[in-house]
Amino acid sequence: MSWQEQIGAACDLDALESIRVELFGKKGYFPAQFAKMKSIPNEEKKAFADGLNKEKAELEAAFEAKKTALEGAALAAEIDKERVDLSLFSHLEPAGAIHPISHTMNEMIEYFTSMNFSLQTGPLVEDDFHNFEALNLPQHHPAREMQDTFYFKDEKLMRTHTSPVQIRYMKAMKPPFRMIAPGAVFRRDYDMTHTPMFHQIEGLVVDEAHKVSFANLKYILEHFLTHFFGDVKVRFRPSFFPFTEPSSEVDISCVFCGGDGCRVCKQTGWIEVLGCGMVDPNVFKAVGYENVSGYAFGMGIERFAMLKHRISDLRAMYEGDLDLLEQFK
Ligand code: 2NL
Repeated sequence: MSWQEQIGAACDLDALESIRVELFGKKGYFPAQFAKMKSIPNEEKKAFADGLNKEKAELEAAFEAKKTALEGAALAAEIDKERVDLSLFSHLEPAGAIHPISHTMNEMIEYFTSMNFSLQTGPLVEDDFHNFEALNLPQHHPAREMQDTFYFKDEKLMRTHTSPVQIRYMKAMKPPFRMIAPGAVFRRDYDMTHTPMFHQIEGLVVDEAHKVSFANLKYILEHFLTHFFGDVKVRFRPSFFPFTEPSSEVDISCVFCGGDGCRVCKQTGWIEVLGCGMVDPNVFKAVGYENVSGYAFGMGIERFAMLKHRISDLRAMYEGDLDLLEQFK
């Protein structure tokens, strides 16, 4: 086989490389041919060299052409090997779902932002002023006791409600405004119905004294509760909170028995869902507000999630129970 034929017949880059070594390598064909120059009579040297150079140029061109062709073929083979077979069945990862607490919180946020409340957040680690003092919780109030609050060594504490967000907001802003503060809160409690971390959403509306009334508060909460739970009755009972005066707790007709009386509502036909009231003047004093009036409310998100989705055990929420979570897809 001629050199041209050998190059043409090379079936891959390795074979071609062997031919290159045989032709152009130090001990190859061309160095050997050029070495013959020494023993060739002078008058024949030029013709010999010309012939050899021509042959070399032709073989180099043939070699480069073949190399390009083989590289192209190798690349095509590589691409072909990596091709994905779209007709094959694949193992599908199950899709995740929004946690019922997040889902419920989102739904509550959606309602209040649609009513022109702005969404506010704040630090989880708070100080005594923003979590207690400014909220008219006096020095020796039971809520401040060590057994209820997670305290750090340096006077800092984990917020026990989202109210400090409102205190910070009032100090930074001027009325009129309407805002909500959703988020995690922390209390030293752990039993059937309490977890050390849970979620709250609080709302606060402040305006000139004559512009905010208990009737406004009653309207928005009744509207929210029937929007959220559907066809339920709503009742306001007088109550007490240090940060509101007057204060009220709000019940809805039991979502389990429709108000007839059952184990969940302890035969009363009613379920308590939130607390509210007109902001206590001492709270306004603490943030430097004068001649204003406001209403505030607070509710537990876990409770709303459980009532809405008929989840009977609070702890199911925090156990990563897939049977529970699967239902929220
Ligand atoms: C409940 C009751 C409530 C508030 C929270 C509040 C905040 C400020 C001023 C006045 Cl800055 N009040 N928040 C008021 C009444 C009730 O929460 O049962 N929460 C789960």
